[in-house]
Amino acid sequence: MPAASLLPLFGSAPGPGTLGGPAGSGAGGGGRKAASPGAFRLTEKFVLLLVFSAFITLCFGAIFFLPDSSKLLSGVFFHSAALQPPPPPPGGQPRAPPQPGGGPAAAVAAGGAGSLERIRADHERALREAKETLQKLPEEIRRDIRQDKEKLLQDARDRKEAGAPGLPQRLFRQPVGAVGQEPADPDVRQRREKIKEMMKHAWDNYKRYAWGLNELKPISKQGHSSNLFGNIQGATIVDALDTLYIMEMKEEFKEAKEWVEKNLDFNVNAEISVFEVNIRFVGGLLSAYYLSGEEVFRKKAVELGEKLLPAFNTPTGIPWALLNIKSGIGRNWPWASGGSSILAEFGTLHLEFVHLSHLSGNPVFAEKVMNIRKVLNRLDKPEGLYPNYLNPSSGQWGQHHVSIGGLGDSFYEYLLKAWLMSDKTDEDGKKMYYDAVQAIEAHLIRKSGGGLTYIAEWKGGLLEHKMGHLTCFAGGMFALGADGAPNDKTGHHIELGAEIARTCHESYDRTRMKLGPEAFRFDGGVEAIATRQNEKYYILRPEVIETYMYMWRLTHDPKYRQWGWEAVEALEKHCRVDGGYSGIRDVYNNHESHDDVQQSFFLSETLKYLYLLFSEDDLLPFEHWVFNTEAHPLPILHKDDGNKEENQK
Ligand code: DMJ
Repeated sequence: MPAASLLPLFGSAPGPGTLGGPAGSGAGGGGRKAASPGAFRLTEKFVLLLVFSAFITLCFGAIFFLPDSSKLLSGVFFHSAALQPPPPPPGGQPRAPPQPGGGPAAAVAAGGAGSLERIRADHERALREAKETLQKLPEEIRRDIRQDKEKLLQDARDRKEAGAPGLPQRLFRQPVGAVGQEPADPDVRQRREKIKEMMKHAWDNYKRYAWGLNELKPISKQGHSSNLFGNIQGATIVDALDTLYIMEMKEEFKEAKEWVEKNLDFNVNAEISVFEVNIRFVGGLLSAYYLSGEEVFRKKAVELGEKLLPAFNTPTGIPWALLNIKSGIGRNWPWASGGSSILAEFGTLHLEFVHLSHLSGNPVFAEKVMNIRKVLNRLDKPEGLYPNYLNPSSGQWGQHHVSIGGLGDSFYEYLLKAWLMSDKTDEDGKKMYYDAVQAIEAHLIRKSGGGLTYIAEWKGGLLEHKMGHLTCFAGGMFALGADGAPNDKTGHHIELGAEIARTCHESYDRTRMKLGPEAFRFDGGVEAIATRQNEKYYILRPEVIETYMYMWRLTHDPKYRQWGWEAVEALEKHCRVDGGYSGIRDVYNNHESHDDVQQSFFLSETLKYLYLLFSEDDLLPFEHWVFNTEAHPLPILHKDDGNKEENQK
């Protein structure tokens, strides 16, 4: 209460009546003899006037400078100047209703005239309270302050018990398939156990040598920090939470959760990659919440989502790649064509942001990603293809480089999964996905002389016959999307997925270590082989195993489990070291040269996809879950569960 903070003035001031009391009774009259009223009349009057005006000045000054005085003053002096509703958002979209936790600015923005009235009434009430307080005895004011403090403390306690501050209460219902049955076949069970043991080795060593840091250096046995996360810490913990959960590593999950509760801190001065933080941290927290129902994960996910919002403050709403989460200042990678944002980065926020709106009740997250769709839909696409670079200021494409691997990949994945996650109601996402696949087939997919299907890259109309390890995820994507393929193309899309899986398996099989290189080529007399030294490394990436997992689930062809097991053996032979798992510098070499990094996606993706490959289909079934691009499972928002509106945002 603003006027309550005037108390110090009263605390040291004389009691009521002192100012007008008999002279000499106060401390100031100590040396003065009683005198006839007439002798000091003028001087006394003058002194009294001075004291009185000093007191008034102090009171008035206090109103200006004490923390809550703005409430008072705005009611008195500033009336409605600051209360004009802001202009409508670009595109003339209806403005969202006020949301819980949206704050006064959001209320003004959303509520229009009603909000103005409310705020004016608030100011008048504050003024009235201030006047009443000025008339109270100091003892009464002290008592009021005590009561206010107690109430604040109690409110804080209540909020803690009720869950996240500002978040609506939510009844948690665990989605179907958060736990599955043991595999019936004992060999499969044994293989799955082995993968769990690998997870334990990776986790225990991270815990021993790098606990709380982002990643582990398994050779030098210390923490590894990547500048993708600024100084946000704990990437491996957050990325691994859901893998620990589905592998039923309960103790480890519990310690990870406790770390998140006590240490995961986003109030840091950090420039982060919006994409990486979204797919790993937001995605990891969302999955952990949906699997376990622990409120802390919902709260942290929404808190982080809010920190990412300033990235969208660009003329088009296409977000920056990099954002300082303290200052809210964004920028793009200096190397990206003409200051562009990257397709795979701004196009890989959709799933998480729709879920953030779902869990927070705040539509702003979904609005931001829907706007990206609108911008893309307004643009002409060369040959129906999406270039990897888009300038967030001009809204124009940068360099015409198209890739289904690095820089482009998960944009396509998220179009398909947005449709699936919406319980197949997001028709826009569906159309964009199948149109894009048609253009990719026409212009990028080729067959080698030896019969291997591959996806080339496109540079201004010219093909580079190279396929990245990252591109191998597309096998799983084509198969997953087969069901909805237009013009009776279901079988064709499954076949396309199978062909990409085979090509990617060849890229592993043609190396000495049976692990795939970062990129492989189909020119200069080679097929599915890396020819450049700087493309021969393997950094524990998941994409090939991811495709095996999808192909297994959708076809139950045993070769996919066989290929997955070959990868397990190769990982154990070449990547496992005392201190965890490490990437390899050259997979064609006889001897391992380790890169000394245990990537967080090894725990979140590679090991999870392997575990699912050797699980029954009832664990995280495709009818109920989609995986984000970091393999974090997100539940499908079924329309009969009352999610119709959510799906249409
Ligand atoms: C992961 O972080 C994600 O899969 C992302 O989409 C691509 N790169 C890595 C794994 O290779």
